[in-house]
Amino acid sequence: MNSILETGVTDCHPASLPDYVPVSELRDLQLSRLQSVVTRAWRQVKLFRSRMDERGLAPEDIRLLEDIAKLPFTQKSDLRDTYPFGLFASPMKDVVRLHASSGTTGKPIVVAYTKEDVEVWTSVVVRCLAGCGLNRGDIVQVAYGYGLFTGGLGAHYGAEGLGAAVVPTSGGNADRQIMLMKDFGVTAMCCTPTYFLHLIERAAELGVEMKELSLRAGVFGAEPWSESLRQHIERASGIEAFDIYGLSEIIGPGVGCECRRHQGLHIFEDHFYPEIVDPATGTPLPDGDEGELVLTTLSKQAIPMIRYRTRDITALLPGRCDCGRTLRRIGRIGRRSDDMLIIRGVNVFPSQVESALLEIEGVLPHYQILLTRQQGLDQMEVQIEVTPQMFNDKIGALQRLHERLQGALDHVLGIRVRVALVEAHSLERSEGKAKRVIDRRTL
Ligand code: DLL
Repeated sequence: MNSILETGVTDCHPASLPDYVPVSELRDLQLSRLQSVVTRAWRQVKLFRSRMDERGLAPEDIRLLEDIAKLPFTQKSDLRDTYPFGLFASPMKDVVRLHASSGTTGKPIVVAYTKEDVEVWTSVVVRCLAGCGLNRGDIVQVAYGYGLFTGGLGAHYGAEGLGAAVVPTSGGNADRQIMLMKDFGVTAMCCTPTYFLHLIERAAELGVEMKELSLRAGVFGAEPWSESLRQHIERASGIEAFDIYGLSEIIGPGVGCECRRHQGLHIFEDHFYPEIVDPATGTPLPDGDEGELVLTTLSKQAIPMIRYRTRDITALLPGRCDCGRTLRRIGRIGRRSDDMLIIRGVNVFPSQVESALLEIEGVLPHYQILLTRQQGLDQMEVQIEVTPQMFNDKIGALQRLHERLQGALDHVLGIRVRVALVEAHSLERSEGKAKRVIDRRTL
């Protein structure tokens, strides 16, 4: 790990990076790490041990990597049910950090890190940023929230580990973010894609031309975003936009990230073992098939996660990336299995709405889905912001746009939805993860 922190890494080819290790070596390393993490969890975590016992399994039964499929799954409710510290495999004297992620209801889930865990976390975020072409000399503004959320501190340690200069703004106060970007000559921005969209808009209002700033890269994640949104961001700001993935339960940001080839997100497989399973049955699926991502932490000390059901839907991409990394890649995560809305019996994903909308000119990438129930029947309204020119234009243009949107949404969703065109800036902006769906159906 030291070699990564010390190399002064540039894009793609420093052979010292674990990103390029021969596949056979990587698989050997994964197996030995899997065996030790299973042993550790079996010894230290009651819940895991009891699940192994129920299956008549002992750590020695893991002889090959494929044996991972014998192991029991872990899911979010396990963290909730053992709140706050029930899945810890390290005593508190070895824990140096606690983070928590708020769920939609009740208690948050708690995650913990030993000093070694923080070092691993730093090293994977260093590798993410290096893969995005960042290096010493870059000035990285971190506008993910600092605090219990893993985004801010995760990106911060990684950028600092890379040797870049960090501007730790956290979320919020768009005007100040833009001022610092400009005055400090910030070269890379880390935040959610929707927050960056907001910064693009606000910069335009302030008369700041984003394309004239030193900013050249954005490392965006923590929420689903589409390829069309990437194109919109790149066109509007002149930067190269990268997708970074992670989740608190596994480590935070840095489980995987795109490199400059943008051919999927490389998973740091020496620390996180990926599988894709059928979300309904849990059966492992072959590379290329879409399903639920299941992750096993191979080196985590404080909370080893064995076969964690992420609920994120993606595929392991077959073949190698042109960049030469041997790390396998996942496709962009557009949706979660629990994101699915069932509207009048039809399955609808918010990501389908985003992709359909952004294909159409005159539409801004700000939308919200409002669900209501009228006389027992689900109603879905998609509120979409349109450019000010559209509202100023003759009414005919707005009507034509309305019809095109209605047609596009009916086509992708397969159900009739109500389309409401609203003025630019009328939908609420978020500083972190955007809230795309408002479900009033239970009221
Ligand atoms: O969002 C960690 C993170 C911070 C990732 C900053 C990237 C950048 P949680 O709050 O625990 O952790 O949320 C994890 O967010 O299971 C996905 O559903 C979603 N998510 C994260 N990154 C992406 C992405 C952080 N690039 C949950 N694309 C995950 C799509 C993402 N969804």
